[in-house]
Amino acid sequence: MWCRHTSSAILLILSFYLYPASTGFSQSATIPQRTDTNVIVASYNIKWLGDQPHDLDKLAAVIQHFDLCGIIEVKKERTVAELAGKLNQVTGQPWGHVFGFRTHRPHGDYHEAYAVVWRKDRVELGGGVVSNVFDKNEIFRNDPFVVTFRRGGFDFALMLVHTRWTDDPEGTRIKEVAGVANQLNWMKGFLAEQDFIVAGDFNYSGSAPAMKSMASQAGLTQIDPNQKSTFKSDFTGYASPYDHIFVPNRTLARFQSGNCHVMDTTRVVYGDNSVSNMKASQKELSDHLPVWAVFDVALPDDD
Ligand SMILES: [Ca+2]
Ligand SMILES: [Ca+2]
Repeated sequence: MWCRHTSSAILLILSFYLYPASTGFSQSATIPQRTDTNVIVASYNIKWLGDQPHDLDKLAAVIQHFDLCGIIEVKKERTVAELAGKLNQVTGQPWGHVFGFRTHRPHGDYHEAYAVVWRKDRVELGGGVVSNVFDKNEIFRNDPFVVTFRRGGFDFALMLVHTRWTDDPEGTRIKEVAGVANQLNWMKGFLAEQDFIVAGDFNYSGSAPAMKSMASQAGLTQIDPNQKSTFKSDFTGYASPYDHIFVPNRTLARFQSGNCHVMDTTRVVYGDNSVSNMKASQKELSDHLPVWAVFDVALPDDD
């Protein structure tokens, strides 16, 4: 009995590693491991949270693996509190939540907000900025949301980004990406906190010239391996590498190299990437996959 269980477990583990090579899926079903000296930070575009028939239990089954998860495309803020409640139930630990003001085009009706949920026994709100950015020149449709957190010796400002998909007379995606660098450089000029984790749905591959330029202008490094994070329309796989995590050099020193991936939520929650599971995954979870990264918190704080 013991042997049979052990062999099944080994086969299951092997299948996680072998499956991507044999099917063309490159997303990881690896679950990040908590330790006393790390923190797991994620960003997740949950399509129209509160306005779509999501399965909050299944979303909690995904987010429970992170210590802190930025949420993009919140339509109803009360659903964020509900989700935190589900996370309490699933993990037996208390979860906190915050959200920013609703964002929109100056002449449009569509709105969304950013939010963050976090496991309170692992992470706490830090002293510092908690705000949408001051979008003085009306560059952003969804003004990025910045929240300061702390765990152990690591305090940092999480900056969540969601660029517009469609350009319009009021602005363009390419200017928004350039705007991220400008905002970051501006904030670094007066904030005491100098550790930033810039994460979100950029609607660009990390290799796009606009993204390379943003990284170079703001001294950022892309730490995710540019894995695809959206669904193909025929559900036979994933489509575009749009969700990323960037950090400046000083924060890069805390990044546990290799520990940043897009999570294949379909495999984690439903078991495999069959077309029917991919359809269920897009409907009940999201049309994006979350991206996560692990940072060291043992080094002493220096800002
Ligand atoms: Ca704006
Ligand atoms: Ca810091």
